[in-house]
Amino acid sequence: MSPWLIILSLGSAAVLLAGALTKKFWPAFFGLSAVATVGISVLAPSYRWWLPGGAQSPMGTEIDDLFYMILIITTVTYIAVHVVLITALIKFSGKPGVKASFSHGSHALEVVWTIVPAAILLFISLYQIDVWMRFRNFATFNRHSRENPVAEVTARQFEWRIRYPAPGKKLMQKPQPDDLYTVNDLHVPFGEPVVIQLRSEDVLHSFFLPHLRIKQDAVPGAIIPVQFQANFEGEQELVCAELCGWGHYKMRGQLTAQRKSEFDKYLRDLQARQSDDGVSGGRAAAVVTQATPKAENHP
Ligand SMILES: [Cu+2]
Repeated sequence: MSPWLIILSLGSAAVLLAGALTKKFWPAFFGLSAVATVGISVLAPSYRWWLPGGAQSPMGTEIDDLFYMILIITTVTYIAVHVVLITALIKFSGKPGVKASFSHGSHALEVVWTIVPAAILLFISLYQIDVWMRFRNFATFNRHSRENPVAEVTARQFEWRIRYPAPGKKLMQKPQPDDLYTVNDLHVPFGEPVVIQLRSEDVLHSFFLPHLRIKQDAVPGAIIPVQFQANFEGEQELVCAELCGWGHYKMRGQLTAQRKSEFDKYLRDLQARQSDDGVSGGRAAAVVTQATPKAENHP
């Protein structure tokens, strides 16, 4: 156990004991919990209990800004509620010979604490609507990427199946004989918006790129377009964020963002590998490749 954890535990126990001895246990308890919560949150990034680094997509940066704005509002509210609570606990706790005061409440105060939270919630919902629209509304996607999805990503227990169109061709909804396939390895060109078509073959999954702050449920029976832009060159995690069965933990893949020319080369290499019949050295022109071979019909 870390020495800091021991000091913190002993310090907390001392505060609670002092509170109990001076008949101020509950103010001490709530004060300690508020200080501990804020303290842990402040220390969290240095222990890597926070977001996985800065957002690596433009949408991710906007989502982070929304997250921090809401975090500031909730932190201020949380601290204010604790200050009021502790003050009330100290001021109005029972004392010998003092009659408790009784109040029917304050109409003005109730109006204030109804209107202020409602106004804050309305402000947040209006403030985030633009980001929400651009993330969810297909019509607002970049036109080129909308019309040329880079790949189809099919989630299934417990892997990500990727289907690319052959180089120079468009992704069709129905698999084509010359489509290219990989598993758990999604490649995209970086620095430009791309769209993937997300599907699920069995249960609910969730396509999650934590470093890009992109998360979208994969729903059986639905094809959901997801747009994102990788602002980095290299590899990042692709994980499933929905508890989808016993093997959920191993439903991990990777997103590789690369230069457009390298991405095109990747697809050509994939095509050569999939077209390799073992005789013509990978130069076979059109060999049918299918992700799931058709079951043979036995009489
Ligand atoms: Cu899953």
